[in-house]
Amino acid sequence: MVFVTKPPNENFSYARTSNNVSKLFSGIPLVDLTKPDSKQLIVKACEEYGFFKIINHGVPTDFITRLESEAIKFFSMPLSEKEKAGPPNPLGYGNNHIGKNGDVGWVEYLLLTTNTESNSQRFLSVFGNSAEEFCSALNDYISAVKKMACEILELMAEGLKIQPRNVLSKLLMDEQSDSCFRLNHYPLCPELQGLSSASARNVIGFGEHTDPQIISVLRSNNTSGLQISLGDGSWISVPPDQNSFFINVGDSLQVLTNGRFQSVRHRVLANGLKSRVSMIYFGGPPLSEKIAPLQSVMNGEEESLYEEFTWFEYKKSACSSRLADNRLGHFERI
Ligand code: GA4
Repeated sequence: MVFVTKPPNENFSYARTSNNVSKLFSGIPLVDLTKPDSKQLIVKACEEYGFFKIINHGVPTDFITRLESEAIKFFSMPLSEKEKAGPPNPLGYGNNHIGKNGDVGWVEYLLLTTNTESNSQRFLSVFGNSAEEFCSALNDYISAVKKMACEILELMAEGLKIQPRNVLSKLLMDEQSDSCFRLNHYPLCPELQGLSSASARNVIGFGEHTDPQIISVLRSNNTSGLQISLGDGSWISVPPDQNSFFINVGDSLQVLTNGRFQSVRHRVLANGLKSRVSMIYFGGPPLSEKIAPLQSVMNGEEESLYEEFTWFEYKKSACSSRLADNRLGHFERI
């Protein structure tokens, strides 16, 4: 669906990337959750790309379309109304500015917790009586996607032959799990309108970064823009698919697997033809959790590549980082 809103900020000066070379890539690893080979395919994809696409995921289509239309309703509201849900410090409505350290992008967003009650408080002031519809769509979606994320983490543990099966998923299931959720709207970019993709200069929607958490589950509408880095400096464009989910390995999972799985560097470019709406669940551990390689993934004399740290310590240091920084660099053993 295309919907038009005014650019969130009329005085915005675009962030660009000089790297215009991106391969259109049809080889994104594909995992069918109902097939018996899914665990091996997940492990291979996490080792090679830190990224894969999930089909036959079991999340009801109705949950997805309901939340998407609630998101569109929200982003179509006048700026002054949306701002009632902001500023994002760290949770709430924001536009054009990402984090606290000067990153900008052609995007507006809602950053939320996965905790039902704090979200409903925030939306009462924005939606009044219809806050309930928004929150119920949000909660149904988050519960279903969290369940799928846990299933994927259990398949990972099986594929890695580590015990117990819930060694990773229990971190998301913990009542204290510090997971969060993001709705992003990338409005049509006026700067790119009427330009063919070959002549369009790259305008940054959301700058390159790796996700801090364990696992991220992304769903977007059928608008392109997402790119992943192959690590050799090249970027590949991920063909959009509104019926599937895309999974990112986060920094914490990279550490838990002692670097066997790679967190994937990714970014979103703005689009001059269609707006993009994405929703992302970031599955994180409790703040007090020690993030260190799982004993069962270590072979023989293998040593940890990282100094031990808690999720709280990682988050504290992430707060003062720029989006593109290598946040794990700080914890690497020399
Ligand atoms: C990237 C992944 C998630 O969107 C996010 C982002 C967070 C934010 O938007 O506030 C951060 C970014 C993300 C990593 C470094 C810091 C924090 C912006 C930023 C510059 C919600 C998250 O958890 O980390």
